[in-house]
Amino acid sequence: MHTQVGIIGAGPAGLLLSHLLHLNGISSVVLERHSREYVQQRVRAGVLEQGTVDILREAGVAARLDREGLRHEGIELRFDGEGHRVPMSDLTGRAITVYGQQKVVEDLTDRRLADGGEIRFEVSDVTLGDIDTSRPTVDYIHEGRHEQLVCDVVAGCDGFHGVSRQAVEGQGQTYERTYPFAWLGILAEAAPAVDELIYCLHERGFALYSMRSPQVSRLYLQVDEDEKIEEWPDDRIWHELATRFRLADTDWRPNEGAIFEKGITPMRSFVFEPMQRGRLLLAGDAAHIVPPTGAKGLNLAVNDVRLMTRALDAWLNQGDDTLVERYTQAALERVWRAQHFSWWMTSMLHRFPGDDPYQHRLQIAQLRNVVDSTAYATALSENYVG
Ligand code: FAS
Ligand code: PHB
Repeated sequence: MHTQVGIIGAGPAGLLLSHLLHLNGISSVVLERHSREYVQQRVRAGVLEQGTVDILREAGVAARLDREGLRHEGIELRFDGEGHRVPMSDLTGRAITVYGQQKVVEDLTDRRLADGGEIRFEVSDVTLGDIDTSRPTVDYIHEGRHEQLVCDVVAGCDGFHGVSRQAVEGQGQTYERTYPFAWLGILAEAAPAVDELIYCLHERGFALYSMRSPQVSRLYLQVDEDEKIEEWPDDRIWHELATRFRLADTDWRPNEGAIFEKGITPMRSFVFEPMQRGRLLLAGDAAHIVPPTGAKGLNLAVNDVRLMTRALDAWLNQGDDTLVERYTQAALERVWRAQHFSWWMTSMLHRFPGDDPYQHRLQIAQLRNVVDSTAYATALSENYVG
């Protein structure tokens, strides 16, 4: 079967790319190794930058987002038992929207299928052919049959553990940093006790108060990198959250409720350059990973796809390959700025094992600088809202 763009992966990057290509009259086939149900239930990102919301609206896939998304104009930084609001919209004129990644994936999947889009779920043995020819192929097994896609271009949107980056790993440069801790995340049937996100540094470690709806809270705790979820029964999680979010001279604590999802996410910074080779272009987590402290992962994937769509439209519809040639350079401008911001937020807001009291006081001083200085607060806000 021939298609103009063979897309590996039906996460946010692959699905949005398929939709935007369709709007530009470019055919694609999406290959996904998991089932539609599995992909749509994966709990991941929760914060959409203004630019991401704008792209989804312009693409006509933001109806539910506009109904259910929670627009936030600020965040709170909490440290030393005090809370300090960063008025991001006052400082930048832009805002974030809290809307779960699963809903983005579900909205995009529904729209692609309604438009007759080709998404092959539960494929296996996806194998890239020679990507240096003008007709790259992708072989795979689907419903027990061997199939082959013949493409003009292959888009690797298959995440950090996918096969597309592996096809070029030896011909590029990787940049990586791992962190000596992880995030334990929960979803709970509890009305958030806050209107905006709280990023908190306590001497015992980082905590984040987020949400998914007026009825569902999303909370995170910094834990050791080798922590086992079995060692975190619900009451221990709630006790630790209350300890870290403590506000001096109050008995303020998070609202508790039934925890219906919990998991531990490792923390990593990673970039693979270049994000393309021959007829293969990489987007999203297939090319880069950031620690979630800056809420950038999903938003970077969307920006890559925006750039890739413009490049493929110019090339496949007008025969101009200038933007395709520049894709890596254009994408990396945003990728490295987000890498730095995510590293900076992670370094400022987490206790590093073995760090000394001096290091912790430096972190507190940096946080105080951010909340006391309009320049620092504006810099944080500009990076956060995107
Ligand atoms: P994805 O990983 O979402 O999608 C890749 C798709 O490719 C998957 O569906 C996978 O099944 C498929 N695939 C992989 N190999 C394949 C193969 N060989 N054949 C076919 N299909 C294949 N970001 C934030 O901003 N905030 C967060 O709080 C946050 N939390 C996260 C928690 C976890 C556990 C993880 C793993 C990531 C988190 N992220 C977070 C980052 C996350 O949101 C990513 O940035 C986002 O999913 C990127 O989207 P994609 O690039 O589409 O990759
Ligand atoms: C989330 O709501 O899942 C979330 C919010 C902000 C982050 C990371 C995750 O920085």
